[in-house]
Amino acid sequence: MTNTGTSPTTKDPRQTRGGSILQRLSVVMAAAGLVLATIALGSMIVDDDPPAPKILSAKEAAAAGNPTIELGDMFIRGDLSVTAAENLAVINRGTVPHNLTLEGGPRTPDLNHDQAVELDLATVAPGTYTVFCAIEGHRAAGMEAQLIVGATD
Ligand SMILES: [Cu+2]
Repeated sequence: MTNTGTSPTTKDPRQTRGGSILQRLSVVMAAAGLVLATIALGSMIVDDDPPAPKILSAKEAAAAGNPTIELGDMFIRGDLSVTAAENLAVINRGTVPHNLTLEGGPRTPDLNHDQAVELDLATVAPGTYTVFCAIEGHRAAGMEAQLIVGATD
């Protein structure tokens, strides 16, 4: 008389626990997948650097007639007052690789002896920048200078 057929409350607690573990596992795996996807997306965004400038010979860079900064073992010298309209030729006269890095701004790739690049200053806001060679130990050894980027007029 009181038989109501299949009762919704008759669950096997073991099955419930097993299902719960599987559910948790799938949630953990979904979360891990999300983390991996986020990392992949993040690295894609970080990799969105502008293309590396073309490497020139020292002779080619000098022939262009732009202001020039020379890197050496272990110094930075040359035209340290330029305007943002100009391209800056950066030439490595040293015997070991060097680069020119603007603090808070662009940097050249590492240049071998007698290699050069044109650094486009168009995206650099006027101001005084500390420039240095970012290769380990070079800045401390003397490869640091002040570069004044003047407003274009
Ligand atoms: Cu250096």
